[in-house]
Amino acid sequence: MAGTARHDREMAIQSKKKLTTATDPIERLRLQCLARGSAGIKGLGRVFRIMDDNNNRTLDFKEFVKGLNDYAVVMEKEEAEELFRRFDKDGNGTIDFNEFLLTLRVTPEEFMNYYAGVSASIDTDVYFIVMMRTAWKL
Ligand SMILES: [Ca+2]
Ligand SMILES: [Ca+2]
Repeated sequence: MAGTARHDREMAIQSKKKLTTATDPIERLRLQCLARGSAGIKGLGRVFRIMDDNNNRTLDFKEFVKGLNDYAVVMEKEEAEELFRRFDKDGNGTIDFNEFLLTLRVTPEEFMNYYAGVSASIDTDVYFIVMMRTAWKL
């Protein structure tokens, strides 16, 4: 596990560097997540859950904007709306976990690696597993 921790730390340092130049809001959000040391899908899953205030496994616009503010991705309302549309791929007015992962470019490999780790641990996070299974149709 030491190797993984080092990898996470390096990723965090690199992400912080990139954050100083990144302008695309989606890239900034991705980097913010990485910079907090939760690399990849696990961190994003946590971000999604934190944003999902009413626990219905989708993000509406209000939750989305509040979540962005929490992650220090500050933007104008128009910009946030534009960003929301980029996440909401099917245009139904909410962002589900699948859309969230796709937009932030989590690869199926990242997911499978993480999922294998989760399945092996006792500390199973039901909310997260359900979301991931649905997202990747497992
Ligand atoms: Ca919600
Ligand atoms: Ca949607």
